[in-house]
Amino acid sequence: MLLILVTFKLNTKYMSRLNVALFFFGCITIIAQKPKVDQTRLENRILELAQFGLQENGETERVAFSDADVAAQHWVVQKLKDLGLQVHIDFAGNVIGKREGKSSTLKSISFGSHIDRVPNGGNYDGCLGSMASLEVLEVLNENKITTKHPLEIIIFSNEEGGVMGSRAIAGHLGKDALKVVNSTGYSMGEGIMRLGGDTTRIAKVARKKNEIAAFLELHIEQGGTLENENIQIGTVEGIVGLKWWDVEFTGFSNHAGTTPMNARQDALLAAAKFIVSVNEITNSFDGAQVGTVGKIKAEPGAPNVIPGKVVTSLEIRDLSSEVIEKVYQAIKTKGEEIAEASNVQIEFRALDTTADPAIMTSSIQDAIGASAEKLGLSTKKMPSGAGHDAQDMALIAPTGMIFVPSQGGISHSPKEFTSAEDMANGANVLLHTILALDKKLD
Ligand code: HGY
Ligand code: MN
Ligand code: MN
Repeated sequence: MLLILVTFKLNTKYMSRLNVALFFFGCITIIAQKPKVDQTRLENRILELAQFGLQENGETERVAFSDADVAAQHWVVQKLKDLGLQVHIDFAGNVIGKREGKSSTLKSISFGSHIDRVPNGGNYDGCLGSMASLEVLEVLNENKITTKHPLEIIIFSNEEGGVMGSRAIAGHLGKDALKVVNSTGYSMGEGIMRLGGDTTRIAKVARKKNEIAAFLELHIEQGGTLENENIQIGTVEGIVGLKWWDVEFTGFSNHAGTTPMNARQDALLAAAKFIVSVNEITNSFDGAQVGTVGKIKAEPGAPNVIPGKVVTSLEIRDLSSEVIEKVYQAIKTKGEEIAEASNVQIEFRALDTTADPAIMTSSIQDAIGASAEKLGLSTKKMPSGAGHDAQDMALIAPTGMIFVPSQGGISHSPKEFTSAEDMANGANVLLHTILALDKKLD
């Protein structure tokens, strides 16, 4: 910088006014963009984290509570300790790391994401926000920056199985939620104990409203909007709500060779018709709601036995809780008609994993947009069709989310990909938004 200034002094008399203006603009831009994250270090951390649960056939297995999830959690704890943070695992299994601020009275600025994955998921969903949060702390350390506010990193537990850790922090993880079992075979209650939490004291994890000054989450978009429009940063305006049900069909298991076609109570046949109807009914309403059956289990599960029992999942999402309810009621009515016509019973059981729609705080959206602009990155406001821990944090703190492009709009798949440059862009926006909020908030 000194060299540039000397050069500038020597050449001033030969420079036009326009050049001078451009020169100053350049200097200001360079200064405004500092500090910056280390793109290679961030990418390497993502690749290191990706090793946890990687199978020989290339598939990934790091569903919450699995051995790989627990091992990855221990790895993150060590990384945060190496960065000099005070680290603990709370009673809900969340990893919490704290960095002191200059003020002992100000509330913390918190940020983070999750490291658990859907079965055979990708390397970026949740992992980017988690590793970028580590990178932000590392850059602050390197630049010897102490913020006024204390900083807090949160790596939330079991995001993919019902935003468990953030619901506990927001104070609405109900007792029924602890009974929900994921693909590892562990219930949330058992899983919390595996992660070093304690279900008997989980209520203590809940924070008071506005106990946190602001919460930020960086995440991959998981859709194709940013890539298609060639935009580097998305500022999330709102996050869809989502509800899950188990739908159980009870028929009668009987011999597949001797039971005539007109005398069957085939639970799987009824379930098949139901699955088609979920798609048709969800499509029949105007709007952007989505409805999915993503899981099915038929019993007893043999080629020569008529299935007597089937359980499917049902998930509905929308930015409005009323729309979710309206679509659900239509699906339920149709399901009951199908069951009656198929001579089977049907039961809908709502799971305690509901995430309500959430609007992101407008002042935080503005801070994200301004940081992106300062860094010279293109940006747009957009909704999130995926659920996130930020939506529960929004119940108790001013909250914002930063999106970066997902290649091909692919997510919840091993093909999920975000370039190192896009990841670094997002991490820089996270860093500069934290610094801007640190200046602005009291
Ligand atoms: O399912 C979701 O929307 C999120 O990725 N957990
Ligand atoms: Mn996900
Ligand atoms: Mn996620």
